[in-house]
Amino acid sequence: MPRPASVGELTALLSDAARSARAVPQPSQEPSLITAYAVQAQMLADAEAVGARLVGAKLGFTSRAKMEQMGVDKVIAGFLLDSHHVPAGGTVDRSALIHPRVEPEIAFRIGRDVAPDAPAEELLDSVDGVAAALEVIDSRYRDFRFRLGDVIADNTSAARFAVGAWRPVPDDLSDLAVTMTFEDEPVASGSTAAILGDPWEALRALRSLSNVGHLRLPAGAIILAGAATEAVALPHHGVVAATVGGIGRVEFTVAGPS
Ligand code: OOG
Ligand code: MG
Repeated sequence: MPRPASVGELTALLSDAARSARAVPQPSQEPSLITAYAVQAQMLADAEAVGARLVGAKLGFTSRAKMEQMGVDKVIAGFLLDSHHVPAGGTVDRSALIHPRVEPEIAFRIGRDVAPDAPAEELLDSVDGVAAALEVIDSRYRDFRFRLGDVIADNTSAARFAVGAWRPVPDDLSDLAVTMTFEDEPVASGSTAAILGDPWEALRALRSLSNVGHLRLPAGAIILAGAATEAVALPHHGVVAATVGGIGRVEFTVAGPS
């Protein structure tokens, strides 16, 4: 058996891949979940050491559509940095990415600091806004293929995200229509019901994960609940938009040569 890659080796491999926008092969052995989340914590610490700011957390594989598309069966979480954030109506530069895909999401905003060990109810209570969101994912692995430990180590493929205007929390989020369009043509549609039955469950799921102490949630933090539909290859040019019924809309424009 080959020796499993260390936290340091995986951090270097994946950070270089992201920086150079060049895909890398999967490690020969799947990292354990403990190692994989430790890689995230190391990447986050490295980013913060050079001035990046943690702005939130994201859930992955909270819908069956995503689990089946990617062949995994567990909810995962990663971190969001200020450098991942694209202002609503802004531009995504495709040339900095490897093989980006985009998915429509719903975002929660945390109104006050929530301690990592606070109970789920406190996290749910702290939410002071919701918004339509778009997430661009960009696996650093060749052909977008990975096992669960690989994708966690790769910060759950996090690359870019945009959120629309924040709305007060509606009574019911459990069955809102979700649509994504490219240049006004629908490319994916579904319901928030696909997100663990109700997007609030994504917050409970975040609380149920182990080894995620690095995912701090200061006041103002954003949490992406995970895609309601399959991800779609990011187009090379044009306007991408997501609409969540009763919540709103968000869009960005894609630019870049490849
Ligand atoms: C991992 C990220 C999954 C989601 O919303 O389910 C995710 C991937 O599919 O590469 O962000
Ligand atoms: Mg996502």
